[in-house]
Formats: sequence, structure tokens, C-alpha cells
Amino acid sequence: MNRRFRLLLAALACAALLWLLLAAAERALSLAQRFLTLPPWLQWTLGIALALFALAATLIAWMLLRPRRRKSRPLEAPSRAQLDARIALLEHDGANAGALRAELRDLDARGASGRFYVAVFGEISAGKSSLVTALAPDAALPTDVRGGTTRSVRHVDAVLADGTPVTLADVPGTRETDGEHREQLARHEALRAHVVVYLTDGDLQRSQGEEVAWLASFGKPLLLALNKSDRFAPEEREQLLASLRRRVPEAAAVVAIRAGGSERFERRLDDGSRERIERRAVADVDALTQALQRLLHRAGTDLEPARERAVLARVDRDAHAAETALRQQQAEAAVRRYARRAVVGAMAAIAPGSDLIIQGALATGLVRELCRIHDVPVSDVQIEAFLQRARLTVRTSASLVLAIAGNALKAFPGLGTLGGGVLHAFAYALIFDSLGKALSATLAERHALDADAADTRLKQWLSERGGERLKRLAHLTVDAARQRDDAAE
Ligand SMILES: Nc1nc2c(ncn2[C@@H]2O[C@H](COP(=O)(O)OP(=O)(O)OP(=O)(O)O)[C@@H](O)[C@H]2O)c(=O)[nH]1
Ligand SMILES: [Mg+2]
Repeated sequence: MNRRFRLLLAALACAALLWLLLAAAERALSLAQRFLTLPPWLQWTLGIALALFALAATLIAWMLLRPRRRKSRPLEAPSRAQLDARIALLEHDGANAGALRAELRDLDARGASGRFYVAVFGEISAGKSSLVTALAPDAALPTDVRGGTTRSVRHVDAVLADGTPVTLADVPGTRETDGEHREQLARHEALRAHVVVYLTDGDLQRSQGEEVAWLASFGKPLLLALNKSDRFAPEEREQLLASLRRRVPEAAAVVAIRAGGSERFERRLDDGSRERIERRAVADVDALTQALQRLLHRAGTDLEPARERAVLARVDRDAHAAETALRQQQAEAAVRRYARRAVVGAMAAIAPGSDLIIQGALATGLVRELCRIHDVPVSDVQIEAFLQRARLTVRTSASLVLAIAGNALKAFPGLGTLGGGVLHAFAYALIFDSLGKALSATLAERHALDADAADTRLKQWLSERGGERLKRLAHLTVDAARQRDDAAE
């Protein structure tokens, strides 16, 4: 479109707009004139109706346009029955699932107790124990300026101002140097609670933001409390609260409190001298108590199902980790078993050739077994296609594998005394170990027999010269040879 034409269009649009505005103004003026000629009672009625209409329109616009709190998707968690079945399977396969069972027992016990559990969570020295003591003065939990005072989870019963009984959990602080185990305790306890009070004594650092996001990802109802508010001037406190509200929109409330600490002042004595006095400050946690009461009343019956989902989601993650570890163990045992069979087979061969060919039936057995362990369905055609590639890779790496085996014979003197066929037997141990490790890692990662990925890993493992691994394979070869010799006698 050329420039002139565009200018012409713009001028026309401006003229049309002006005409519309003038027409609207004229209409408004004539309406106003007619309005003024009406009798007063009609003027009043029309005026009130118009005001009500304007008010309703503003309200509707506000409801449509107001900033909304992000609604999080309900947390996905397996059902209790599914988890029970998985745990039973883990136990059947010899894994230790005691911690998972204990977590589910705790879930049931708390559910049956009908009490509200509130965990006080946050970095070390944020004032968690002071807050629990302020809410339940009989508890008198130890507090200290030094971080890391609380070493384990403690439950304390309290009654809120409106008479609601709650159980408060004082937990170790996060971000303590070498305190990973205690942090884990704290996190698990937070997930078991109906509500988490996240305590901070300033604006949120990045790590604290991550903790809050982690809690929110489990759908935990959160109250964010700015503690030690006595350290801030009123203006600064308001700014901090505004910043916290902006950064944690998931929080049901953001409040400022004073959980503890001490007050220092000077007193003039009769003899004119001055005495410095330090005493425990009076706590002011009303804003938090009220927010907690409101939350418990509002969310009431939804809290227990949400708590259950959070715990089940956590047990699901832990069960998944246990299943992965168990699979890994079973896969390693299978690889050891097949490597040993390959060694025995190689030693039994009367005149092993210099060409290292993977022994067909054994290799097929290993692939099938690993796929079964990793729960990956495979066809005979897929197995054969993968083994063909693997054979090619082994053939091209043969000289390297034999060189590694040769060096191992010198490095582990026991091997050298075993007589004929040991070089090849050890080479087969290396090949089967590499094949098994490569395939197992690929199956765990991709949940499919990806021949490309497994072959790339096989190449890496065939050239791997790690001392510990060679030592283990040397032991395996020596054991197999001894058994062969014992059987022959
Ligand atoms: N000025 C001030 N100091 C406070 C306040 N609340 C707690 N403190 C002090 O902060 C320090 C740490 O308090 P704790 O209650 O032990 O903190 P915690 O979070 O339980 O600490 P850990 O158990 O080590 O994680 C203590 O010296 C308290 O006296 C407060 O509101 N104002
Ligand atoms: Mg503490």
C-alpha cells in the first residue's frame, strides 16, 4: 500500500471518529436538556436508576478483570490400594519397604485422630520453636541464637483462641550446613500436616522461594509469617509484606508476627546509677492465629483429603525410587550371572578362535532377562536385530578388548596361573559385562530396546578400563576356573 493512500485512510478514519464523537456529544446534550425539563420526582428516579446501573456495571467489570489467585491443579496421586499393591510387590522381591509402610500407618493414625496438624517450617533460626512456644506456652521448647537448635520433630498440642484444638509440629530448620538428614525430616513432616506455617525473618531468598514452591507443588495450604517484625520500622514491614504477598500468591495469608526474642532497656537505680536489663519479649502472634482459624474453618473438611493426597504422592515418589533401585540390583545380578556363564562357556571351548563372537543363546538370554526386569516388552526380531549390531561392535573392538584382557592377566597374577583359554574367558567377561550394563542403562532410561542408544553405551563400556571393574571381573574369572578345575578332578 503506498504511503499517500495510507495517509488518506488515516485521515478518513479520524474524520469518522470525530463525527461519531460529535454525534454522541449532541445526543448527550439533548438528553440532558430533556432531563432538565422533567418533573423533579422523575429526575430523581431516573438519576437513581442510572447510578445503580453504573454501580452494577463497575462491579461486573471488577469481577471479570480483577487479578485472580492462581488455581493450582489438584495434585495427582495414586490410590491407596495401588500403593499397597506396589509395596507388597517390593516386599515380595526382597526390598525393604518398612519406611513406606510406616508412612501409610502414620497417615491412617492421623486421619483417625481427627486433629488438625500444623507444621511450622522454615530456615534455621527463623524462630520456629519460639513460635510454637508462643502458641503453646507449656511446651517451652529450646530456642537459641545459634542455628540448628531443633534436631528432631516435636509435636505439641495447643488450643487456638476460638477453642480449636490443633497439634503443632516444631521441625528442624532447612539450609543447615551438613543438615540434609534433618531437612528431610522437616520436609516429610510438612507434607504430613494439614497446614504449613512458613516462617521467614526477611524477604524470601531464592532457596526459600524454592521451598515454598515445593510445598505448593504438593497442594499444601500455606500461611506465610514474617517473624521478628520488631526488627523492622513500620514502613519497611509493610513493604516486606507487600513483597511477600506478590512473591507467594499461593499463600492463604501473609502476616507479620513477633514470636520471641528479648528486649533490652536501662533502668535508673535509687543511687543514680543505671542498670542494663534484658528480658524475654512478649510474643505477638495474633495475626497468625486469626489467619489460621480462618483457614481451618474455611477449608475444614477439604483439608484431610488434601493431606492424604500429599502423603500418597510422596510415598509414590519413594516407592518409585525403591522400585528403580530394586530393578538396578536385579539387573546387576543378572549381568553377573550371565558374564559368569560366558566365562565358563569360553573356558570349556577346546580351541577358542581369535575372533570374539558373542555367544548367541547366552546373549539372547541376557537381553530377554534384562527386558523382563525393566518391564519392557520385546520381540525375537528386535532382540536379534540388536544382537547383530552388538556383534559388529564387538568385532571392531576385538583388539582393544583383548589388549585390556592381556593387561589384566599381568595386573592380577592369579589369572596368569589358570592356564589355557583364560585370555578369551576374561575377554568374554568384559563383553558380557559391557553388553549387560549398556542395555540395562538404556532400558532404564528409555523404557524401550533402543538399539542405537544401547550400542553407543556398549562401545563406551568395551573401552572402559576402570580398576575396580577389572578386579571384579578377574575374581569372577578365577572363581569360574576353580570350579571348572574342581569339577574336572
Ligand atoms: N528479635 C526477635 N528475635 C526472635 C524472634 N523470634 C525468635 N527470635 C530469636 O531468634 C533466635 C532463633 O529462634 P528459634 O526459635 O530457636 O529459631 P528456630 O527456627 O527454632 O531455629 P532452629 O531450631 O535452629 O532451626 C532466638 O535467639 C530467638 O530468641 C522475634 O520475633 N524477634
Ligand atoms: Mg527450633
